[in-house]
Amino acid sequence: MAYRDPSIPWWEITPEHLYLDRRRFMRGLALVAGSGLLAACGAGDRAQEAEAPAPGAQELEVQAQTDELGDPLNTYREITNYNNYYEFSTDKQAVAQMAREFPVRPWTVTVGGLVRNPTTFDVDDLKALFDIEERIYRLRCVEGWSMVIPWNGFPLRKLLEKVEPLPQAKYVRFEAIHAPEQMPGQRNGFFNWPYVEGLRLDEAMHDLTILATGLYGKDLPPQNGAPVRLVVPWKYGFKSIKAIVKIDLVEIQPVSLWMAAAPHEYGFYANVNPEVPHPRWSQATERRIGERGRRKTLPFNGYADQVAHLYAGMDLSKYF
Ligand SMILES: Nc1nc2c(c(=O)[nH]1)N[C@H]1C(S)=C(S)[C@@H](COP(=O)(O)O)O[C@H]1N2
Ligand SMILES: [Mo]
Repeated sequence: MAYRDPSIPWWEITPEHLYLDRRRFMRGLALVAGSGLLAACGAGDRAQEAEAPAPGAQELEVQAQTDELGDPLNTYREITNYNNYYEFSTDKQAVAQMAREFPVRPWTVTVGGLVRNPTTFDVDDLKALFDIEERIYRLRCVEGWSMVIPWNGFPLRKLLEKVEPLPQAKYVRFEAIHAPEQMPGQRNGFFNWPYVEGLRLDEAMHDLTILATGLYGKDLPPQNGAPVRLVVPWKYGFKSIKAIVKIDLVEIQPVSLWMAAAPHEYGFYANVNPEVPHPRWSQATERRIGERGRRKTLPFNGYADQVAHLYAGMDLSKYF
């Protein structure tokens, strides 16, 4: 029996959806019983053996040692070995190994819908089009853990301006890759694959909202959403969709994968909010990976001064 850190709450050990609807979930599992997903979930120890490529110090361009609040960056190893990525597995420590061979080239991102210039970009062209910035952001998972991650990427706004949203566009819909052959979790019928997320257009245009293509000065590894993923630091981590292939400007609020799975638990907005508990647990505190004990969760994950105005007049317990 593996040693279990007593400070880790049950919801970090139990996949976040397992209690949603056990019957539906078990039906989903039954579909994949022969496919290798269950076996992979049992082999938790492999994740420990799966060394993240240790980045040589000279490869890193990361200057900052802390976020703007003074908290240290999580290590490359922590960031790349504890991942939520349900297309592969619900076992956070198995994802890195399972995603290792996932092909991330060639890769295109199609930007369309209510825009003047619908365009399909090769991901390498996309990286060359915009200055790649470093952004040190806290990532707060709805399950109650967090990390500080040095991302590399560019503001989503720059891409949206390039395709020119039409006046009717009110929301942005993001779609991740659908590749059940390479992604064993997608052979689980519980979820409506592919993974879909959405933002209001003003949230998408906010300077904090980035498309990330790297972390710690290196290309994103597959487990962190290579080759390109969204990062919205004031929202729960599930909004930050990985492995994006399609971005559409739309008029109607998109239905995310999590809203379809459990609308009363995972809303469209998903702003980090210590005062609004998840139906099954408090959101008042979180565990920073690498730390003992728990720390207080900050409103909007510590970005309130930059984003609270977006929600002026909204009842944030209703628009959760
Ligand atoms: N496509 C896709 N994107 C996803 C997820 C996922 O399962 N599939 N999980 C989300 C959740 S719940 C979290 S907390 C973050 C984790 O990002 P990280 O592994 O880079 O820390 O990715 C988000 N993006
Ligand atoms: Mo999450």
